[in-house]
Amino acid sequence: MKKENKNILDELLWRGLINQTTDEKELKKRLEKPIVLYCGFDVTADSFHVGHLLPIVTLKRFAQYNHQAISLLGNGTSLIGDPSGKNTERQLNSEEKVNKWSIALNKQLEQLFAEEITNKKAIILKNKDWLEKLTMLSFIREIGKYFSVGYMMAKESVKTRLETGISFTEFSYMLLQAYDFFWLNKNYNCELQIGGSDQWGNLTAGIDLIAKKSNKVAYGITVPLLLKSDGTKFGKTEGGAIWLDSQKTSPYQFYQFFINTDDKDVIKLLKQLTFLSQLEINELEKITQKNPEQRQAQKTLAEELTKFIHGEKALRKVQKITKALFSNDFKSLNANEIKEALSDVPSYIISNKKELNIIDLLTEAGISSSKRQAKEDVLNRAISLNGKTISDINYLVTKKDCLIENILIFKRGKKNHFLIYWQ
Ligand code: 545
Repeated sequence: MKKENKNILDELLWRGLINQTTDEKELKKRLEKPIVLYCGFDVTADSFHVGHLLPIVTLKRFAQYNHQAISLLGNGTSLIGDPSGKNTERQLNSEEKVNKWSIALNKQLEQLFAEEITNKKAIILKNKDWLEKLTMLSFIREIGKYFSVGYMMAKESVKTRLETGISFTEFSYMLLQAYDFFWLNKNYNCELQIGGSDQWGNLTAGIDLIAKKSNKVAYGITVPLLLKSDGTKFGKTEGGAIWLDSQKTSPYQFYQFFINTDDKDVIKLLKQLTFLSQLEINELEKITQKNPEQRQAQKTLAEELTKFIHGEKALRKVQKITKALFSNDFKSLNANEIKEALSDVPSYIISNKKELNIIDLLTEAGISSSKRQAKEDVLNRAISLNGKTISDINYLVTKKDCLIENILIFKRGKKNHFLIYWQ
């Protein structure tokens, strides 16, 4: 990880990480010297997902450029709920849930910023620490007085909700985030806030408050929201979000998600999410244009991110699983690796049976849609058991066929895996 530009702004521009900024010239000048900046994360789940990676990685880039990064856990603001980017009112989460989730997110932040925390380039703060000390009267007197209702209603997050409805609770959210920025400015000399493009209104509310209350200039940068080239949200699959927590999304699934990146998106994502240099990425771009079928850029993206989130050891395990699945060499995997590799494939349990005819098994387990189809599949050599093609429609499957721990792996066609447990 090294500095390739003199000013971080040039680096962010090259990487396609700037959506909007306060006066760019002024900001660039200010960034010639170290600055304290922050990004807030509300506690809306027990884990971050890949959609949150962009601001996290951007904070780390600032730290590399000798700036000071604050990750702010919004354990106070989460009790209110940010209306930004949401077209309906949200259910309030219980304090108990928010407290539990905060512990999990705090742990993830500590891991994500481990290096920067050690180097004293990053810290983690929680906004409940100061928000819960504010009394209602002083908040309404000392913060509320600086915001006209007209100003608040003109914000995108509120404007879009005037028809469908917004509670006073969510309406007041921007003032809390503005107060955070003011508080961090006063206590940590924090002068810059970053966030996704949905956060622009909240960022500028804070900048305005700092200007009015402290007569000081503060800055804001929004990064783009991660979108795929087809305009749909990035980081979601049919199975849901791609989480950073390995218990929720296995490293293997995480790796597969990035391996499957479209050619149209992969270079953009390498720039935005990895710490590879301009030279390395330009090289990958050339290789991808020449030989897209090698998927070298996708492999590098998946490797870099799996290493960053899950570590080198997990990456090696994932690569071993990928190789084994590709070459049908299941014997080289242990039971845990098989379960991780095939955690999202259909499974079926066979119990109280000594043996089962292949056709009956394929139909019973839903691998083939009917007995006729099952026969056809076997005769077409489309079915394999533990990596070996089965072409005999009278084949008797017994417990002896199990790989390990009562596991049988069936495959229909090139890609469809099935897990069978023999009890
Ligand atoms: C709270 C207090 C502050 C400053 C910011 C906040 C949080 C902010 C917000 N941000 C989003 C968020 O999502 C849940 C993350 C958790 C698991 O709601 N009001 O907290 C997202 N943010 C990252 C990016 C974002 C934004 O954490 O800014 O744009 C997504 O990419 O939606 O003083």
